[in-house]
Amino acid sequence: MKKALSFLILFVLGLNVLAQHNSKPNIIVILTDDHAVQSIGAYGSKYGATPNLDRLAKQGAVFNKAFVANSICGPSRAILLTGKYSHINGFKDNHDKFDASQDVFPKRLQAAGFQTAWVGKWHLLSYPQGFDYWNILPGQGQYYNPSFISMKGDTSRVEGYCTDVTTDIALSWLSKRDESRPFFMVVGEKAPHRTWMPDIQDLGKFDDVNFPLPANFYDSYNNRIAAAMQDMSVEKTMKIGYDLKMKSDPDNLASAFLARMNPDQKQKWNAYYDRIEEDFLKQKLTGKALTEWKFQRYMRDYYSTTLSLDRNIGKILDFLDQNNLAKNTIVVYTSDQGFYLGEHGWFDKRFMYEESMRTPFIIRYPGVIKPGTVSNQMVSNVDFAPTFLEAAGVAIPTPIQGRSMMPLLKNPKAIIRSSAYYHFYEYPGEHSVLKHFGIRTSRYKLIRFYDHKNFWELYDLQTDPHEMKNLYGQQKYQAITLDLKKQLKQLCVDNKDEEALKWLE
Ligand code: SGN
Ligand code: CA
Repeated sequence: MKKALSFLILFVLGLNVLAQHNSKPNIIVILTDDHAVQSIGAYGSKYGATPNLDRLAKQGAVFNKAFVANSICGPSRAILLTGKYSHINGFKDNHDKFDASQDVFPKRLQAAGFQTAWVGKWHLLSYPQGFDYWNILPGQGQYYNPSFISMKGDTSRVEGYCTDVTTDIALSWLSKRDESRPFFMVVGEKAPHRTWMPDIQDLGKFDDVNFPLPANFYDSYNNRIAAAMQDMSVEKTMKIGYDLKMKSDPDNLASAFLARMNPDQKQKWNAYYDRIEEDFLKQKLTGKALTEWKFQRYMRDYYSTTLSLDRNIGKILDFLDQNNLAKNTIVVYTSDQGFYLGEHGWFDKRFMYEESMRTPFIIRYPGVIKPGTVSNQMVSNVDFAPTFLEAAGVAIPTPIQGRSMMPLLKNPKAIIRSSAYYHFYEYPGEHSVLKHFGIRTSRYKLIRFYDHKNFWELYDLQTDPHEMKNLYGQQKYQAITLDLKKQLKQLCVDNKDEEALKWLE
């Protein structure tokens, strides 16, 4: 009798746990690398590169003011995983090694019964923790026939194009999961990171498009010291061989990436780029004509690389539909940061200026988000961790610095933050962007460049959305500057950024 009773209790408890799990939503985060908001249809791009992302946006919400707190790969991922700023999670620039033993939120999801997985680009040097399954690209990964590091620590090459391979591995894990429990999965796509290598089937897809130069392509960086010091311009930094695949340039990628391709890929790749090169050499371009040719090639390769990305997002959405998972799965699309598509004459990211501080953020959350929602409220990538925890019904630990977006997801007009904090550290470093930190409010941006050179910048985003006029020091903006400095100081204090505090007078 006693035995039967305890069996019954266990059975009822089990049912209860199962019911709880079934009511918890699954979460998929598609995290791409360097995907510029400007190139996405849902954000106004006219080139039709993202039909599947646009479909996701129509079924959910598009956030126009989603920012990263440190616009570079590893740090952005560390912020997402911890809900803490770089100076607290310890991963300030791409050369750091992430301490994965810290309190990353997937560990809390695991404890709450979730199955967790991270597939694809990771780029945090240490191995993932808090994941039942992981299969990651070493470092930046390769576009063609990429190598993957398995949980056993061994590295093996997988035939195919990186975006396809990553998605297939992720979906294969999903197919084999324990269906009685909810899941959290990150699909970390390498694309469209430099050097923008499209899938073979997408080569030349944008060759008919003449991309207009951004209005500030020929920026003279007047009154902006850091912008003038950078090394990330299409004109000077972008390489004809390395970036744009012209083999006659002594500094070309040929040996590194062609060596990874199989004969069929190589033949088609060469056929495409050799034709472009033949035409390029005939033209003997110099000066502005050469810079603008580089810009067109950059845009064509970049957009072509995003085609596979979008196709694979479609694959994930179809998988959810076909497996009856769409209704109970939150799908988040975001990138580790934004990217310059010629604005200020640049490629790359790092700066606190809009194109790199902004990141795409599209979310579908059936039953919570009204389809077709567009939100202009501010969110930061430090807010992802608490949001996922709350959505999963897990308590948000107090050391988390971000804020849950749940109130905003339920009501697109709710305000969860009136400003976004930013701090970039990688100097000296590739692309020569000085260290800086600052605050972005709904109208203004105040930036403190520090250490190697010390100065301030102030922008009025309403009258100067392209951030061309540094207003710092102008009499008219004195009161605004003082107020922003006060707010910035408060953010540094609240977020315990001791290093930043030292540079505030
Ligand atoms: C590589 C790129 C850089 C890029 C960094 C960081 N050079 O080093 O252009 O800024 O990654 O990118 S490359 O020659 O290797 O392409 S990040 O997205 O990983 O942070
Ligand atoms: Ca990146």
